[in-house]
Amino acid sequence: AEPGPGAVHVPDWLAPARQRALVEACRAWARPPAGLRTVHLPGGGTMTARQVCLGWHWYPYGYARTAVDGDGAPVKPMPAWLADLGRTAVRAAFPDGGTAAYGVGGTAHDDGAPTPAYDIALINFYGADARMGMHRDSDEQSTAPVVSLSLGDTCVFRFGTTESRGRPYTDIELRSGDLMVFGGPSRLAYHGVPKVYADTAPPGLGLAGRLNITLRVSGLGG
Ligand code: MD3
Ligand code: FE
Repeated sequence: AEPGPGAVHVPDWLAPARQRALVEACRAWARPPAGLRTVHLPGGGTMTARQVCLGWHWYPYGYARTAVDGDGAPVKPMPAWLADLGRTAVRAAFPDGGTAAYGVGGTAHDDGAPTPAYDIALINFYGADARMGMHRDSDEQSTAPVVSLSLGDTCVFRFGTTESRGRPYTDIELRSGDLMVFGGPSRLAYHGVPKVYADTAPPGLGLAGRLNITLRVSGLGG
């Protein structure tokens, strides 16, 4: 299903065993040093979803190699297997190879050059009361698609336009195991998470709450 041009939703993409393995990996990454942290916004607010970063540390609004707004430790490396999962996800979302459909090619990549390696994972943990306001992700110096993997509780994902954080938007329920890929004209669209449905995670996953893993290309080099 395609909620907008370049935005592809693949429900149930991750098999249950894969979901369990990813939850386990997130638990390890959440431990210090450079583990789970609260993100403080420049306006004085705090994000209700807490975050762990791999590869590059995201802070509002930039990237660093150390947890500059956490414990200051060097950020954990981006595992090669997770970078590969990003590339596999883009191929799954744009099965034609993506040159026309903004996946491996498209817009700024329309020279047909392959998507550079995924070198950032941002992992957001949502308790039952966590939300994410409408925003754009524009801190990456790359037009490569963003890959999103959902684990645990079901949420409402709100997908808007490139022009403003207001209407019109499309609300989509994201469930444990779902893949979404945002490329081409959707790469800079406003989006947010207005609602998490408590206690909706698959039994057996061993997760209370929701995890979202986004895979990104920094375009920052080295
Ligand atoms: C569309 N995360 O980490 S995932 C974020 O569920 C973020 O945690 C939400 O928004 C979450 O920045 C939404 C879907 C998503 C992620 C990144 C995007 C949609 C996107 C980047 C560009 C366009
Ligand atoms: Fe985002």
